[in-house]
Amino acid sequence: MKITFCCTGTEPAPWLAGLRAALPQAQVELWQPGTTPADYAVVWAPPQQFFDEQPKLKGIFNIGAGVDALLRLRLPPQAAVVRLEDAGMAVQMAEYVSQAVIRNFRDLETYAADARAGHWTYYKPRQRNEFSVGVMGLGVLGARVAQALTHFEFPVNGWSRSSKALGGVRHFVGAAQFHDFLANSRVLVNLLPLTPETVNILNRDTLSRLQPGGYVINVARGAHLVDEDLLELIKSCHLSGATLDVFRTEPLRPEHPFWREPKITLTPHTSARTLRADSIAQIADKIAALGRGEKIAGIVDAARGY
Ligand code: NDP
Ligand code: OXD
Repeated sequence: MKITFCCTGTEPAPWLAGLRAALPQAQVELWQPGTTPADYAVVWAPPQQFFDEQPKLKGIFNIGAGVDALLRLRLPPQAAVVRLEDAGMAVQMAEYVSQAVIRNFRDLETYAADARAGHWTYYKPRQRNEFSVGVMGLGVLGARVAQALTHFEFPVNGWSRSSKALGGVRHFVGAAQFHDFLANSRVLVNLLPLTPETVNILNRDTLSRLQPGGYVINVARGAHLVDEDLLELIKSCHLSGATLDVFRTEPLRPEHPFWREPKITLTPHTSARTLRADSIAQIADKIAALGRGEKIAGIVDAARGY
């Protein structure tokens, strides 16, 4: 069995060593243009040329959860596209989103600014029961985030395409319940995949439906958010601010107004990092299972886009 590795922006040596150790019977190689076709590929943001030269792939393993960029390429039609499922990202996402919610709830940004200015000032505590958090997308990451937030006793709403039963989470399903979900939420956390249905979903109309003082936490993809609409709603004080980890263009350009908006907290696409050891173990287990003729989880439905 031959596995080819093509991950842009990733140091290949430790991945190749890890995959060889986990799958000793496989021939694991770094892709070079012109190399012989492989059975499986481990990829992140590969060029189109990579797939044009790999017509025999049975499986394409993406070293991330989101496959939006991959699905924009022409892929060998018989190859299953497999994404990472958790692989250590869910707990990171839960801690990142929880800190962003708590930072807003407890006015910690304001206290930090006061401390820098040498001011000892108290602010009135907010009412937890008036601080409902809505999580868009209740998949592997969204469900973990929603459950983490229930432990802090925030009212938590969740929205997804199909119905779910998550303890302590009020669930809203599909387009028909989307506006109700928004109207019942003050903080909005986005953990949707980027698909034709979800692109630009965080816009003037949807964000205006949040409760006054609303706050946006986007940790999914930059193209979910209409940047100008967010800025306008912050300027008009309908929204109290945002925490953004993902952007339409990454790295975020120096001239982008997000850098200069004090009510926006930015991080460089780091809310849930791919962890090499966990990811290699998951991918190797799945390749071994496919070799035994077993079914695996995490296969992307290309028609649905996730
Ligand atoms: P999943 O596929 O497990 O979950 C996706 C969820 O979104 C599901 O609950 C699904 O509903 C719901 N959904 C999809 N389309 C719609 C729609 N049109 N309307 C309502 N709900 C919808 O994905 P993950 O949780 O693993 O990852 C989510 C995203 O997080 C990734 O696609 C990626 O973009 C982003 N991400 C960002 C990272 C970062 O560092 N910033 C790191 C990792 C991921 P249903 O359950 O009914 O199918
Ligand atoms: C992912 C990401 O999709 O890191 O895994 O954004």
